[in-house]
Amino acid sequence: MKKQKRLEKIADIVTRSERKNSAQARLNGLWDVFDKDDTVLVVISADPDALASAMAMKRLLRYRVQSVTIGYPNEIRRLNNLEMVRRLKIPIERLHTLKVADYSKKILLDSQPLHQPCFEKIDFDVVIDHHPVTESWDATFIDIRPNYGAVSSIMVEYLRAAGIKPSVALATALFYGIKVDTQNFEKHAVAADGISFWYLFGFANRNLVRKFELTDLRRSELKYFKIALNELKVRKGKAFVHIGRVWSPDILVIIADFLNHVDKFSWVIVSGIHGERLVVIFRCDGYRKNAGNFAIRAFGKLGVAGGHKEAARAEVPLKNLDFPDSHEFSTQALIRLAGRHEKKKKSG
Ligand SMILES: [Mn+2]
Repeated sequence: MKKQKRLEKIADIVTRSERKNSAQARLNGLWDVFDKDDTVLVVISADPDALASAMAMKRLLRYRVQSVTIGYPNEIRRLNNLEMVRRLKIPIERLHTLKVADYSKKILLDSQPLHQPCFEKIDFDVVIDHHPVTESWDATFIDIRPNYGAVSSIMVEYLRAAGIKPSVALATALFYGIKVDTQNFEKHAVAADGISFWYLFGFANRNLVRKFELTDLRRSELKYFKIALNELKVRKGKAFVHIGRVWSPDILVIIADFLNHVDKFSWVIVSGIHGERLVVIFRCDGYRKNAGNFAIRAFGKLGVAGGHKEAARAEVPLKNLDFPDSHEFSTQALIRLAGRHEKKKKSG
């Protein structure tokens, strides 16, 4: 029942214009919230869709308010996202460094007040999102479209209704936002996402988008490739390598995906030590093989293991292994551990 009310409320806002539910009516409803002397805080959880949406909102309000500040609570760790912020020079500030009370209007994009404790404390004037509708909060202007693949698609509609042609930076951000949230349209999206995407195609710099997508390595992590190439051992089409201690397990995934490019490897098994755990990444061609089952058979009894046909992962506390000193663990040890269940299978 309440959900219905929420949607009615959205309808309330947009029916103020004679053209019901039109992009123009929504835009007017949004603009009605603001005055010339407003200082606006746009709050986002910084991922590509949210960052792009915040840029679009800043553009929509440029000549209509005093100032627009973008604040985000989370530390941005994904290199793809950092690359986007750096290359597009997106002006964002950590939320905890801002005084929320200093702003006369607050906007939440690509999220809802109950999604994060730090959002819950803020009284938002505008909420625009595409996640399922949540209840027991309110705002002057609400536009939630759960069927949309990205808020960036919604923001493109606002920009077009306002007759604003996006700059290359803004178009590139929105293009990337839609691409990431719809996983290149392999995830759920509606025709409207496609229309916004098509519209941006003419303005976005796709070389820049490719650079965001490619950037997932720190220069300091290149050394792990050297270890991988030096330590690589191949047994019957299975490529094994233990990388040693790593700063983040993500690098093990990158190395496993890299080795999976090699033609004769039907399996790739990469391990490393992160904190007090041995992390093992599995890749295979997924054809008459099952990486998930392999991971469970080999490591399920020692720790957590699982995954899909073509990709799997295991995490084993070091104390469950016979290696009191983690430096002693090696590619040989990985081969032995991963091979144990195979021997059992033969004898049993
Ligand atoms: Mn989103």
